[in-house]
Amino acid sequence: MIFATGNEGKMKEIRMIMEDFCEEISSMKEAGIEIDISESGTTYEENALIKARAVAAHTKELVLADDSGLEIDYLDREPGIYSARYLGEDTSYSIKNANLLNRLEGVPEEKRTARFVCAIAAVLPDGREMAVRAAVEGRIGYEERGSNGFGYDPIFFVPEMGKTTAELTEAEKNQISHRGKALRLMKEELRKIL
Ligand code: ITT
Repeated sequence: MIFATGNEGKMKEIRMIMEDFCEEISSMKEAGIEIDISESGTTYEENALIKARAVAAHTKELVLADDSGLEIDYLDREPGIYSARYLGEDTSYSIKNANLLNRLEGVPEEKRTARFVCAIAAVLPDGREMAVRAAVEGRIGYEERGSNGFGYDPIFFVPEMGKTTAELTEAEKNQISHRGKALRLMKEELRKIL
């Protein structure tokens, strides 16, 4: 199986979540497929399918892709599908996170609701396609907390756990995360047809 992502943080989580399904998962880079994919879709599912199709055109393996993002209700669900591109693709997450915390300054707890969303798409060697989506609900914190995970994890607080996703272990995050849930759904779908 090839996973059409260039994001190392995602890839680490994906390997752990998928270990009972597939022992060998290659990233695009490991599979020697180094292409630039323009994420021109308007939904997570569309973008995940665009990535999976682009890589599937170069291989006969099963290809999966992840498109995900952080939706902050108070900011009209920004940054959403533009999460990686927010303030520029190469801008550090300490700057992106600080910017979002600033934009929420003075906003009370109950209005800080947010979610991580993840769509996983699959393109099978015979051309069949599938996509699933899942989310995890939380709140935007008041400061960055924790150093695990990646991206917006330090500002995403999960009330049930009393921690940000950057304070959870990888296994704990995978249990509750958008990516963990979506990949488990995808495993169920694939098990039905493979
Ligand atoms: P690929 O397209 O190569 O997979 P990407 O990082 O560009 O990598 P996306 O377009 O799906 O991926 O953007 C997702 C962004 O959403 C990601 O870069 C983070 O900023 C954010 N994000 C998604 N899941 C996250 C998570 O579990 N923890 C923290 N931030 C997350």
